[in-house]
Amino acid sequence: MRTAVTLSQVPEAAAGPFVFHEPLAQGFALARETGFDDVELFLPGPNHVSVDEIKALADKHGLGIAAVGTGAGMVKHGLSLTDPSLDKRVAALDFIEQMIAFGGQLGAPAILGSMQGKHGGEVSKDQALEWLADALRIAGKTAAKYNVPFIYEPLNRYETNLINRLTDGAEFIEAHSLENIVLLADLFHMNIEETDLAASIRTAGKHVGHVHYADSNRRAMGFGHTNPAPIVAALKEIGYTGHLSAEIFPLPDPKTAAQQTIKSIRSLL
Ligand code: LER
Ligand code: MN
Repeated sequence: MRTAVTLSQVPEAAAGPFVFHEPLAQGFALARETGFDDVELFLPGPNHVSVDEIKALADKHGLGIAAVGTGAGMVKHGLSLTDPSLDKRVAALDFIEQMIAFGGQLGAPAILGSMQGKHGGEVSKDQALEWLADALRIAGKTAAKYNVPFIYEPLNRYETNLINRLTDGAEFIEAHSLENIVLLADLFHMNIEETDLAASIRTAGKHVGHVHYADSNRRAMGFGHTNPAPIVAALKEIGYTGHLSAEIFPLPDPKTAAQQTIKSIRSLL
C-alpha cells in the first residue's frame, strides 16, 4: 500500500476535507516533507494547470499522482450525472471525461464522488441509478484507454441517496456488469453507514480500488474514534495494494494532520 495526501486548488472547497490548500508548488513540497509517497489532486477542472506542469512537480519531489477528484464539477459548476436536465447530465459526463483524460496522462485514475448527485423530485431512484450505471459504463471505457480504472465512491446519506455502502457499490457493479470500475472506501463515509468497516471491505474484496484514510470525525486517523487496525488488516487480507489517501480536515493544522496520518499508517503497515 502507498500513502497519499490531498492537495486542493478549489477555493469553493476551502472548508473541505483536504490537507493542503497552498499553491501547487508548495503543496507538493509539503507532501514530500511530511513523508507521503503520492498526492491526490482536487482541481477546479481539466484546464487549471497543464499535465506537464504536474509531471514536473511530481518528478521534482519524487511523488506520484494517486488520483484526481472530479468534485469541482459539482461545487463550481453545479453539475451531476443524475440531474433532471439532459444538458446538465451531458455537461457533467463531459467534465468527468476530461478529468479522466487529465489524470490518465499522469497515470492517475479519476474519482466520482459528489458528481453522482441524488434522486428526488421528478427523478426516481431507479432512473437515477440507470443514469449512473450508463455514465459509469462510459467512464470505465474512457479510463481503460489510459490503462487506469475509474473510481466510484459511495457517500454517506447526507451527501447522496443513491449508494451509501461499499457492499451496495459492489453489488451495483456486478448487477450492471460494469467494467474497469473500482470502489473508493472512504472510511469517514463508512463510519456513518457500515455496521463493520473491516467486514464490508472483505465482502467488497476485489472491487476496492482506493481508500480515503480518515477517522470517524474526518480528522487524521488517530484524532477520532475509529480503530484502524482491523481495517488495515482487512485491506491486507483482500490483497489491496492501492493508496491510503488522507482526505481529511487540516486540523489542528495541515502539517500536524499530515504527520498524524503518516504516523498511523506506519504503525500498521
Ligand atoms: C469525496 O472524496 C468525498 O468523500 C465527498 O464527501 C466530497 O464531498
Ligand atoms: Mn472521499
